[in-house]
Amino acid sequence: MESTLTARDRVGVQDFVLLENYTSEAAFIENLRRRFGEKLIYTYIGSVLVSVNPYKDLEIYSKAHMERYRGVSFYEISPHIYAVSDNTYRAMRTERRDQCILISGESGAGKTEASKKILQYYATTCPVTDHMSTIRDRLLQSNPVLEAFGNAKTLRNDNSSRFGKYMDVQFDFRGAPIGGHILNYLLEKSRVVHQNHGERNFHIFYQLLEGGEQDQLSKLGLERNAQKYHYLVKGCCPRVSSINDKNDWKTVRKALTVIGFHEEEVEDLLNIIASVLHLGNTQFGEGEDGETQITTEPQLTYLSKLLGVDGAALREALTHKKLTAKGEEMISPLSFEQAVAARDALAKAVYGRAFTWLVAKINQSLAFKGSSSVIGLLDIYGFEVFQHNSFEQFCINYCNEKLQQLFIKLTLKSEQEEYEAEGITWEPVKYFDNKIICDLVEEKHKGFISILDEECLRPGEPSDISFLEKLEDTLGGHAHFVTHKLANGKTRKAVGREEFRLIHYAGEVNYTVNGELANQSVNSITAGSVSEEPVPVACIETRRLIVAATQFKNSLAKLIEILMSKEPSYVRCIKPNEAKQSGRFDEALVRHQVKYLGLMENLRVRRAGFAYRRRYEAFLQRYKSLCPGTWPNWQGRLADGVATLVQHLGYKPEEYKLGKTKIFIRFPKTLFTTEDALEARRPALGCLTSWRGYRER
Ligand code: AD9
Ligand code: MG
Repeated sequence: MESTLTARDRVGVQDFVLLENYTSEAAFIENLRRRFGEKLIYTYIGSVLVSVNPYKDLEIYSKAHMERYRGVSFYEISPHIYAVSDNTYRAMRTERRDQCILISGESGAGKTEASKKILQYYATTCPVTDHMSTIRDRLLQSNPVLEAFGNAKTLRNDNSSRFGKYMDVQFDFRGAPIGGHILNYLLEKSRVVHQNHGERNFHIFYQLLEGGEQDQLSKLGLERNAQKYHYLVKGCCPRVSSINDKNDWKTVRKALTVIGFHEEEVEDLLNIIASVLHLGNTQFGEGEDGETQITTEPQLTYLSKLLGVDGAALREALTHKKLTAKGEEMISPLSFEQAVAARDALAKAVYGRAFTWLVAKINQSLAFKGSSSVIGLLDIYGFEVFQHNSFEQFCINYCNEKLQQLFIKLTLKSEQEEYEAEGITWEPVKYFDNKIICDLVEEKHKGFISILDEECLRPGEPSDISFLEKLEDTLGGHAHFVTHKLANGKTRKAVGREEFRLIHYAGEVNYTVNGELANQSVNSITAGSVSEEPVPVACIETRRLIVAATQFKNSLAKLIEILMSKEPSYVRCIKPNEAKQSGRFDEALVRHQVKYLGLMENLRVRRAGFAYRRRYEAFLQRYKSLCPGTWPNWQGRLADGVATLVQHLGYKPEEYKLGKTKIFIRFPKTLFTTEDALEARRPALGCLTSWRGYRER
């Protein structure tokens, strides 16, 4: 049987636009599965790259591979992350337009690996002088440092990025990398004080304990044993077989030097890391009068030394809160639970500041002020749905909603522009516009974030339930917002009483409002050189979310603005199984991601009018041997040559259109028939070589 299968049957099509049945999700997944089985992890949807994580080294990223993709037309060679890298680079150079590559997918799908491969491609293939090699090395070395502080082992990925990252790579007029800039989003700070079973804190803590020199650890008051630190063992897995913390420490230490960190700055960073660990081991007990007090004096001593804060002030800040009533400041003691919460809030805030400072330092070292062209890389978490979804998931999913909106807008726009440029009539496309959901979240006065702001600013204690009621009042009846209340007065079981449900473009998600409003904000006391700003000290008060929600909305708006000003390319990453195993393709899991990544919608838009288009010269060059009138060389106008060729091949008028510089073919079948005819004439070429890519950009 196998021998009668054509290459197309065996390896599928390398561009989904060529699927006969392009609206069928089953056909889409079958195509992915076939290719994955043949170790072909990359497939296009037009110019969008879909990548399936192979969970093993496929040896397709060598220097020779990079060379193969240099300067080659996007569709002339099998799909690859290097093709996207190269094409983007050339578009930046020739069209002089800034570019960006948007990488999305769920945790463990391969986003970060993809972004590293792109960066490596530029570092290897772009021209570089001696002076510039410093910048190139810093660009590359920023990865291990940011991963040490921002990545952690989770159940879904041993090296999961717990922050969103957008990185601009700047190129000079020769096309050499000369600078860069990083924007970071939403570091998952809660991980500093708590990890779910089977997960770890950020890598850096374990790296320092495993790899740090003995006298260094002694200076920081640390023991070489992660088990001793409360913040490191919440998930019960300080060691991970796939991770070598000791070696990673060496890599990070070197990388910090390459990036240009001074010894004192490294020391400052380590002080912060150590102080977080000491905070985690700081315990509270009850004093004689029932007041909460710190029972671990050595920790307090180290903390005061490492943070450069007066011990008494620190003690006070961890056990008391400041209230302002009627213009007067009052100090009142914290309960045991409040003190624990204050301690954890301080640890999170200190770590968060250190991370921000780290990014700022890296940016300083990459800074370039002259004129440049830019390629931006966005590596940001995909749509997230858990058993319990909180504010964090809300932000992530809102972000994906915005990116989808951007994608639809820009894809349709570029399709439309191409049709217009070619003088071909544009036929409107039916698609789901998720603007309605973005508006639901961000509209002034009546959007979700406005309501959250208002509720937090209202005098009196904000409560979760009153917030939910307000949401119901304002958004009830919206097609994409649901609570447990049904219109007929009955209760909807699928949504809890402290939950609301948003119907996202990718699916439905229940979010809990429980505990969202009663969060901590922070006081500050001045200290520390890592942060120019004061080190924040926790104090139980509310109102953190106003800042968080609005800040996130604003930073997202800024990101969208940055992306809008550039020409986008897309990489959509898919995880083939939950077990992190090579060779396993779990269809149900993949189907879920195809849905959440909006890939069918994506394909529909791409296939709206014509499945395939190609420049006249390329089309003629490839198929001229099939027609006596065009073989061996066509002498006249290219358009006439193509017209002669397709007439000879028997194309029907509804099957194609001739534009100014390109032929547009409506159905893949037409093209397949032509390809088969070519194969029949040239059997010696073999299926795989002749069965190449199709559309040109
Ligand atoms: V998360 O949202 O940060 O949790 P990512 O970034 O999508 O996630 P990541 O790139 O970290 O996933 O990939 C997870 C693991 O899959 C990597 O550590 C590799 O072991 C593996 N991987 C991913 N892409 C490739 C690849 N192209 N080739 C081989 C890969 N292995
Ligand atoms: Mg990642």
